[in-house]
Amino acid sequence: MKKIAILNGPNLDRLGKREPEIYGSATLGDLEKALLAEFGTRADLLFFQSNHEGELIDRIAKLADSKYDGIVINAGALTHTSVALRDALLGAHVPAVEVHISNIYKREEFRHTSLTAPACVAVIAGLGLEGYHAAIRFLVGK
Ligand code: CA2
Repeated sequence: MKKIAILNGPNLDRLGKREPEIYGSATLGDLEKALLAEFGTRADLLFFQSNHEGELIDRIAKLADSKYDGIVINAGALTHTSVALRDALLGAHVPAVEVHISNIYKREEFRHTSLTAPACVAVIAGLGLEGYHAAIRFLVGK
């Protein structure tokens, strides 16, 4: 079974609790349940959310050491700012798919740049939570 980690960054623990017009009304727990329902028998899924850049970086290094097969990452606002996260992804040598719930290109200009995207094999933006499903489907089939 492929080992896939789903990493969520700052404020994504607030999913479903604020700004439903942008991010929908499902919570992070709802998302995890839905992903387990679709992939639980076909992939070994690990879920991790942190509001702290360093914790995400430490986790990526651990995933690399544990020979994970894939990473799905929504780094939240760190997407647009974190060279350190980009370096962690580049150093991990684990195929990663970047997911954004919203279409970052339809939003403020500062969200149009992703520092982490060049360290990923693909980027999905604007499909809502379906983006996570699509990313895992891709990584499981790889
Ligand atoms: O669209 C996405 O998934 C984002 O990664 C979400 C980030 C944002 O900074 C990125 O530009 C795009 C924001 C995450 C905050 O999530 C919340 C969810 C619900 C309520 C409040 C915040």
